[in-house]
Amino acid sequence: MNHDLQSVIESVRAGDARALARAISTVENHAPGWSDLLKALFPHTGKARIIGLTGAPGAGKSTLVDHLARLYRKEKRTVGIVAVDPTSPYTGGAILGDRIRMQEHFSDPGIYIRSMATRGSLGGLARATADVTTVLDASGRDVILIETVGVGQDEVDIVRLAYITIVILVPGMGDDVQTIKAGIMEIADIFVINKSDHEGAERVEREIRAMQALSARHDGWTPPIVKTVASEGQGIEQLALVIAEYEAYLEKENRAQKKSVNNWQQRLVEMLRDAMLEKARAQLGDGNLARFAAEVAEHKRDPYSLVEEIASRSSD
Ligand SMILES: Nc1nc2c(ncn2[C@@H]2O[C@H](COP(=O)(O)OP(=O)(O)OP(=O)(O)O)[C@@H](O)[C@H]2O)c(=O)[nH]1
Ligand SMILES: [Mg+2]
Repeated sequence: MNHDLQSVIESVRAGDARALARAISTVENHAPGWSDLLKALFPHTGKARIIGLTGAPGAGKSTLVDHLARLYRKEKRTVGIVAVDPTSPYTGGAILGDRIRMQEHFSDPGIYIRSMATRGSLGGLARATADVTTVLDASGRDVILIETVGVGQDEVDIVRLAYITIVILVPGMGDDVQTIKAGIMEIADIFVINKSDHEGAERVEREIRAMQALSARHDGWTPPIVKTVASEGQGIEQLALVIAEYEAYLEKENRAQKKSVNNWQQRLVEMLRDAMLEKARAQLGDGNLARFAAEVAEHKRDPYSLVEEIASRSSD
């Protein structure tokens, strides 16, 4: 390992906030050296508890994350927050209350907040989030909270990398459990019904229970349901408790290990796909894709042979 890289790794692991920010930017932007950095950091990862929180826009994710972060700080655990959402208060377009909360956090070196600015570029958001999380993990954060809006496949991919996934629902808003993407419901280890001060929290709870009665999880865990009023800090301790219970559950019978193997199986496929695609693109060169597309559109070429040809060329 060269001397510069060595010193970057040491600064990141020592918890230096500027080194951490720089390392994250390098990884996020695929700046020169990004993959060497990740290779060198990886051996130092695997200790952080990665908790993913997902839910509809405005469900109260940031407010919950904020309270959880405070609670963990009281327990003297260090926290990293990754907000994967352009509309998140953490991106700076914050309403006043959020901004004040953020400043409070910024004065505490035990909390590091990062929002993911880019969407869909450089191999996808899920991949970028995973890589940023790797850097945070290597920096020795005890807990990493990932906030993401639960709307699409990207989000499902993102929460998949979490050790614990929390799905946040709210009463009303027309989002009955049935209408929520099945994919999102299936990944929940814990359900939170936030805004329980609003009417209809019981109904959401009944709907989740009904759904759970229809399909049991393979691992036998029944995701608990926690009602919260995040804006008042209500239910946060209960949430932290069920998180700890699920952690304890995972520690038994090698479940954590199995979960990790499963996650890596998926992530390796994604990483391979990215790498292969990058290679094929390089092989193709600029402009050729448009030329090939035109040829296929005009039926001068069949796309099946073309793809086979490009794939075999780029595998050399
Ligand atoms: N009444 C009520 N309001 C809440 C509760 N939790 C959060 N809010 C408010 O709901 C609004 C949205 O909260 P956020 O925490 O920003 O929600 P979010 O899910 O992070 O939103 P996005 O990141 O934009 O998707 C804020 O005005 C909060 O103060 C709650 O339990 N009850
Ligand atoms: Mg938010």
